[in-house]
Amino acid sequence: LARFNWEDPFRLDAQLTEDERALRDAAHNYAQSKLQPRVKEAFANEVTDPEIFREMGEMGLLGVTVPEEYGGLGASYVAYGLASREVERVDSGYRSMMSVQSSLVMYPIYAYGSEEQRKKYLPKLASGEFIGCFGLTEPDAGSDPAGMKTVAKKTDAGYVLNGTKMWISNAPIADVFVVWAKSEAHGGKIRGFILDKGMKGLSAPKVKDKLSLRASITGEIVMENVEIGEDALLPHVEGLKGPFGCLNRARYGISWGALGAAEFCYHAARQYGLDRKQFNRPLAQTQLFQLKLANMMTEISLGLQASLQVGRLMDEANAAPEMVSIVKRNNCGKALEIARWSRDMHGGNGISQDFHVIRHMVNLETVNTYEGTHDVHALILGRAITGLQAFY
Ligand code: TGC
Ligand code: FAD
Repeated sequence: LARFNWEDPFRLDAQLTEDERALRDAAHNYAQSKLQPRVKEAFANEVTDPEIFREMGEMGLLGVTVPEEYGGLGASYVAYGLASREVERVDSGYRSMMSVQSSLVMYPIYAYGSEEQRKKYLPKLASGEFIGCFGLTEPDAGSDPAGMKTVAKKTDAGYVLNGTKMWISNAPIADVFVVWAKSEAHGGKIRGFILDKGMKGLSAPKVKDKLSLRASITGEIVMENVEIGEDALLPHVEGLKGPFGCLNRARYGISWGALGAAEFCYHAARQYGLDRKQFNRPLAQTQLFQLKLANMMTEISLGLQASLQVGRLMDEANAAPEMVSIVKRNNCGKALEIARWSRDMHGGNGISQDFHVIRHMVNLETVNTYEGTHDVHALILGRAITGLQAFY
């Protein structure tokens, strides 16, 4: 009989290249040795240590897919997914910090920026010397970013920006702000702009008292007559396909990351069930416990195979956005469900920070919502299936 491994049912490991395995193992060791020991305090006190960006930069975890000449690793999308999974095995907030920097800040500067912008920003973002954020969502424009109110007005020297972005990861500690605004000079089309910390009229107050993703700082971006030069405009993209092009990559990374969190919860529930006895037998020897473990293993292994396939297609530049919607939506939804089961299987201990599963559970509520909610991705897929638009 062929052997079976409950930790790797479909032998994902054997489907990876040597380089991909090496990056995964390095990310795993970093996350377990450097992130895991500080997550409890970071989450409890809602603090984000900016030093983590420097550490991630040193490990090559910022801009995994960005070419080496700009400071990235020039590695595959599969490698990026594997790194996301390892970081999120510790905390979704840490993966959030990494994926915003990589997919939502470095990618647009690389893909849509001028050569000067690439040289100015990418190496410092790759090393973690600069921290970046991505401003698309507004207080009144979340799922419908086309409804944004932020405007860029043309001036002799460049543009003046006015508007407010909401729920922006990394914003209060960011040096570099990739902001999307309707540009009057471009017929009201959405354009991307790069803003630098310290510009007059630019502020990024912290969103306080989140009960989810507390290890990752979130803020607003407030722009009051922020004057920028022509060189702040991302020249090579126009319209919503600009931000969506970045989101395709970030959502894909999240599809792996969420399963890293789910794997933590699955492994923790299994171990807890083996260790704890009730009614004179290990909890893991009961039918209901085993049913839940079987469901967890099934959903995680199916989800990982799907993300691997989407990653391979991304590496061939042949992945449709709808494929990304399938894995972002399903993997996040399943991960949240798995975290809730695991919390339950830990009984009273499940609500303690010491067992980590409730932290994953509340984090995954955010992961299920950001980058397109679970339901919005259903509507994207519904549109692809029927040809009918159900958003409005
Ligand atoms: P729609 O008419 O569908 O499209 C407008 C233009 O965009 C193009 N497009 C895409 N291009 C590339 N990739 C995609 N996935 C694309 N989807 C659409 C499309 O071809 C069109 O181009 P053109 O040239 O014809 O103008 O736009 P819509 O306004 O009807 O969109 C509807 C909807 C719901 C699909 C979309 O708005 C949506 O996805 N909403 C969700 C919003 C969202 O995901 N926000 C994320 C904010 S960032 C974030 O959450 C970061 S958290 C990160 C962290 O901390 O880890
Ligand atoms: P809404 O769009 O108001 O949705 C509310 C509910 O209505 C949801 O259940 C949704 O599914 C549902 N809904 C919406 N439209 C429809 C419809 N047509 N039909 C049926 N149901 C619908 N944004 C950024 O730009 N950059 C960031 O770095 C960033 N980081 C974030 C970090 C955190 C911690 C959080 C919580 C959010 C972050 N976001 C970021 C914002 C995130 O992308 C939005 O919260 C998300 O897109 C949903 O928008 P909303 O919160 O306005 O909810």
